Amino acid sequence: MKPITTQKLSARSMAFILAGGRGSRLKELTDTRAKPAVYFGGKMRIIDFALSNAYNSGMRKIAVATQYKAHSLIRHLQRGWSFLRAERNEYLDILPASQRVSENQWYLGTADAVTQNIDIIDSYKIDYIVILAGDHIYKMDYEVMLREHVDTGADVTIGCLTVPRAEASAFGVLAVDTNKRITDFLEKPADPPAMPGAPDLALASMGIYVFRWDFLREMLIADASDPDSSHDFGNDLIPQLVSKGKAVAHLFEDSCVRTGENEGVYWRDVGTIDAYHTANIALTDFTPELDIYDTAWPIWTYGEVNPPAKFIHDEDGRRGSAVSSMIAGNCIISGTEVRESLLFNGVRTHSYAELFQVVAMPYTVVGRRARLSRVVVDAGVRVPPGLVVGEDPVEDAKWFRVSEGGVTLLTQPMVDRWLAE
Ligand code: ADQ
Ligand code: ADP
Repeated sequence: MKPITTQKLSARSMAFILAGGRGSRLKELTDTRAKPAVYFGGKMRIIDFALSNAYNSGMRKIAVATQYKAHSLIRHLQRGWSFLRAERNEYLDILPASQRVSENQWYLGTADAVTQNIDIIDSYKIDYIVILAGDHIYKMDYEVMLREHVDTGADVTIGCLTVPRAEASAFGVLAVDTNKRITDFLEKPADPPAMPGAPDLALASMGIYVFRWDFLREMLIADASDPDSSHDFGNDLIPQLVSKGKAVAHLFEDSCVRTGENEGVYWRDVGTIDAYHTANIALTDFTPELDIYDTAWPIWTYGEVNPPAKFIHDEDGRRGSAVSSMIAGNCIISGTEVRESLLFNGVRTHSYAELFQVVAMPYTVVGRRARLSRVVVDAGVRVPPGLVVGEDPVEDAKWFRVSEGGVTLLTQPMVDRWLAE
């Protein structure tokens, strides 16, 4: 008989974070880095949300499967998350594809990313596994979901949220009975079924799954030898379990962490330039829907130890100022007016420049008299003096990436092309 334990379920579980996908709708922002490594919120990277949720939920065994352009992601994990210590029975394992089972086999699908690491997971001696995506922004207590999984005796519990039906084709869409048992699952249906009594809404999978590890392990081994499988959770394992096993829906609103005054049931897939820009700029609101200053649920990240942000008058006496903005360390705002913007580490801006709704990634340099409005600037870009972006979308689109919603993305190669003309 197992000893009676008051231990939280999270302490008997691991988080397996899938961080291998490219996130191609972020265009050039993911040319050199995976989507989970994209900067977010003035200081963090996207993956810090899933990692912090796992940590804050009480989980101390975390694995991150990487594949696409993982260099800066791996560096970030090594710098920011290495405080998990094996001697305290805590693990953060980075699991790049094609390192273990065979030298040249990439992760075929999301399930294969787990299968290829079965021996590592076994070594953790865990009872439950929480499969997560590394590319969403939200605060969630996985302990609540684990508890529901155990209480319902499900084979799999799937984290779900309500989305507008018009957007549901990007998700796995579920139907549930009155006990939240999943009766139907369609991966990315062209015509998503509506929720009963709510024709404009659909119940979508968040791509978060809880399993008993011994159960999933067996399923993965069977899946690995199935020639018809694409070895993917959404395409293969989940539909199979919904038809043959007991799959239960866990509603995000039941475990969403809301401590800020104005916080809603906040979950964002910042997978497009527009969604990314909107979610970042929204953080500069007076009371944003997502509170990253919440000390009860801190979003941990790697932060350089660097000098404070500095705001200076230039030689002409022009004030360097920022209002409704978030300015990280080591920024120097000299004679520039900054409004409703987020400036990551080490951004330098010069006289007569104006920034409005700008997300400037680390070590951006903004030259004199540059005027940027509704712009995302990639890390390390040197914005040339006098460049005006955001006032004439047709002209901007000749050189830069202008999104459907009218946000302009600047990367160094784009700026170099502009300079060469
Ligand atoms: P998608 O998000 O489209 O749908 P997918 O592309 O498989 O699914 O990505 C899921 C996660 O796995 C992402 O974090 C991605 O980075 C990572 N990933 C993808 N391929 C990988 C690989 N080969 N190795 C390692 N990691 C990999 C899924 C579900 C839907 C659900 C949505 C919610 O299939 O049912 O609605 O997530 O966003
Ligand atoms: P990512 O590739 O995800 O943007 P990196 O850590 O490689 O992450 O940083 C990206 C860019 O940011 C670098 O190419 C460089 O231009 C700039 N950068 C990063 N750290 C510094 C630094 N300490 N000093 C100057 N520039 C930096």
